[in-house]
Amino acid sequence: MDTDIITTDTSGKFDFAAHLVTRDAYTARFTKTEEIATNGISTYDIVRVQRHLLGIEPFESPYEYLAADVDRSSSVSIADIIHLRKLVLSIESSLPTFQPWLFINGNYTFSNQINPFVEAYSGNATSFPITAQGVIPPISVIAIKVGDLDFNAK
Ligand SMILES: [Ca+2]
Ligand SMILES: [Ca+2]
Repeated sequence: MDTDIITTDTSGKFDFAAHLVTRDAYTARFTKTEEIATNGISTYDIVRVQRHLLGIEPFESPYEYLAADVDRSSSVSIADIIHLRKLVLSIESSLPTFQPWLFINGNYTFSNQINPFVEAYSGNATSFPITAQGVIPPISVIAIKVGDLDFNAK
């Protein structure tokens, strides 16, 4: 199997038609390096998780649950808040996750909107198999910075 790695520009956009031969099969993989651990993470995000845990303003989307589970324990708890607080206060230099960004197939519908952790898919979908027969369908990917509840990370 040939492996060519093509990196997108900073916008993340990639034109398959311009680079690929349509008779082959491809796998699209997504990664994003993070130099600044606090990118997108502020006191606001901590408050947002607190409001969810207190039942004041429960999360409404599976993406919020996945973003809030910063220690990847498959649940949102006070432990996640403690990690976020240590990061914001510079007590810790990073969150206890080996991968700061999650990539979710935008076309995937979680069967349980308030407990995405039980789905095999929910961990991280960095790999999208593509079998190109003629036109390659658009790939929709939702990138989530772990710990960023209002999705303002760059
Ligand atoms: Ca957790
Ligand atoms: Ca944020």
